[in-house]
Amino acid sequence: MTLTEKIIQTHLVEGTMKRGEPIALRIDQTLTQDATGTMAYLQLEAMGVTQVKTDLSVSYVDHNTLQSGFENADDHRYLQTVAKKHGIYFSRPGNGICHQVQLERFGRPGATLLGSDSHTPTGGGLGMLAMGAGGLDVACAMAGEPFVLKMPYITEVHLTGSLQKGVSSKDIILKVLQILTVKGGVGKVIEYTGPGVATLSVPQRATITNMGAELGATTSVFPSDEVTRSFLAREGREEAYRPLAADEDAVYDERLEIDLSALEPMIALPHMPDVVKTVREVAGRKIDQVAIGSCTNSSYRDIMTVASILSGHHVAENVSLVLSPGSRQVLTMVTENGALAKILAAGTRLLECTCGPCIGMGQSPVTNAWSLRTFNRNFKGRSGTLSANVCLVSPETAAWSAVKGVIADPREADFTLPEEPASFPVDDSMIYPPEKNHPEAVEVIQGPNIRPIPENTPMAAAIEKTVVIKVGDNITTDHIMPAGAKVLPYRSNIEKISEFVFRDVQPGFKAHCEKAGGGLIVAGENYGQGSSREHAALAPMYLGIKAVIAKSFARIHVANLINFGILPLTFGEAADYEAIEEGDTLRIAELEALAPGKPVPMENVTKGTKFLANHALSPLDIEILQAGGKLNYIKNKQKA
Ligand code: MIC
Ligand code: SF4
Repeated sequence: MTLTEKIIQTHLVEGTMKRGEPIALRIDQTLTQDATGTMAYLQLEAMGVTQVKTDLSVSYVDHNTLQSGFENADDHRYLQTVAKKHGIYFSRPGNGICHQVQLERFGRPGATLLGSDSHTPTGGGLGMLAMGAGGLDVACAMAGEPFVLKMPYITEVHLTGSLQKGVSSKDIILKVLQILTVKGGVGKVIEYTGPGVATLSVPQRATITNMGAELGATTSVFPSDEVTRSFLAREGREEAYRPLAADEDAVYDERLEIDLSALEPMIALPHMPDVVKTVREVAGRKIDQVAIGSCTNSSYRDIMTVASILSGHHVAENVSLVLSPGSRQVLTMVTENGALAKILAAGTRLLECTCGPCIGMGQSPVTNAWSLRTFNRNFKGRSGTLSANVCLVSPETAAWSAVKGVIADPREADFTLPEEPASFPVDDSMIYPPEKNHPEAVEVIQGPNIRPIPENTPMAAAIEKTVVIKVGDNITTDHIMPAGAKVLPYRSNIEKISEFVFRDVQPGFKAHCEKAGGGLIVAGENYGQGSSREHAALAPMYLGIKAVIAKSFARIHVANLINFGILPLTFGEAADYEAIEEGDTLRIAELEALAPGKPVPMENVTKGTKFLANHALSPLDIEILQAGGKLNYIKNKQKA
């Protein structure tokens, strides 16, 4: 068996491991972050759950930490109180980015983790089966429900050789992205094997599994070996260790091989993580900003390497260099050993241990900027500057380019790679355990910006609506529901945040939907890739969107659409997509007879044509859709 199959088998509640078929998995751990967490906990409360049923649930505050009004601060207080009451650990703002802290303090080889953030697969670096999902699915997991997904196909990435100096694990995942593209991982788990694995530390592995999200993969996973044991031991958690690997004769659905020794520094160019070239090919281009940090590249190794490269140099005059360390643990270490002083002496601007610029929470670059970031996403506009050109690179490339003022190959730099620390300074004083003795006495405090979740109506037997927007391939949830400092404070207020839907694609989208009395969305391949934010389904639902007809969907987004009662259909023929124009009225009929595998008859009323649409809905998905979403479905079940 593959490692993925082994973990799935020990958590399988329903189904068989037949690829593509629905399976239900027991979830051991959950995590949420503040930008998706408020919704998840409002949903948990709405389900009437008093204490979570998981082994461990943690609520982090790391995204919306710029408090330019009361909204974010109120969200933090709500999250802190709701966690205390319902059996959830709470990691305060300043303690670090959820994925980094979860890896350091809570991850366990062989366990399952469901997180309301698409980069939850970071835990795969420790040999966990760690998956991202919408907040509602995470709330259901906290309520003790198994997580339903399609049994993934399993891709083996066989690593041989070892990285040369100046090349890091970020370059490995950029290489995989170049080969597989942003939709190459949909429906798959990416499993790493081969002798190259042992040459990578846990944080280096986690950089790779983290950014496996950009492949659209369900998750990515590394074996748990001596390197894992040593990492856990140095975190004071050796008891969590267990060895895990695929069997010698494991059979994979697909195989890639990467020779680490032959790899060179790579870069993802604007505006997709799979537009990958070698740094050499684009070296010399002038840059305006360098941002180091994020859940992808914030480990001790990464920050120490940056310190060594910057040491004795100064950031170029044309560059603004910002650093947001991934966790307080890492920040403490580099503070105590003096590395931070070197980083600051070079002219770096230091930010909090949060997501920060990665989600456009400040540090938006100048107009038409070229910004080099050690992050995982470079979607257009995500930085907060629509005209910016964001590139994704390793910490080595970022630091050396900041010194040179242009994109530069770090193999030219003179630096030393850090030794692995003998132990990590463990300090969990910013993680609060839940109230054990009198949870019922804890008061949950909600601010005025936290609004009730809008309700949906059951699905009608036929839908006749206007196509309010037609978009192309690879539309991300950042296109659908932008983030950034101006929008994120409304994550707990759907009415308000719905004003920003498709902001940069079709300004005035909300008014358009109101005028049309709701509508339909038509899209190309891989619709909804990227973030797990359920707001990209919830806000369109609020605007009256009844169905999305696309060439294909990203896994988490299609689940979110179903959860909020928006019908996801796929085109049978590319020509059917071509034939539709924005403004056409489509009629989707026979919805009372919606059944697995049965095509849905469609009519383009404006053009007088007919065609069939497909779907991959399970019987449960259909029940949820017919109820008008999962919350209605749960309420109906509770009533029955
Ligand atoms: C992101 O990287 O886009 C986020 C912000 O972490 C999201 C979650 C969100 O939108 O709140 C994610 O990746 O799921
Ligand atoms: Fe935060 Fe960026 Fe990681 Fe998302 S990708 S969790 S915004 S650091």
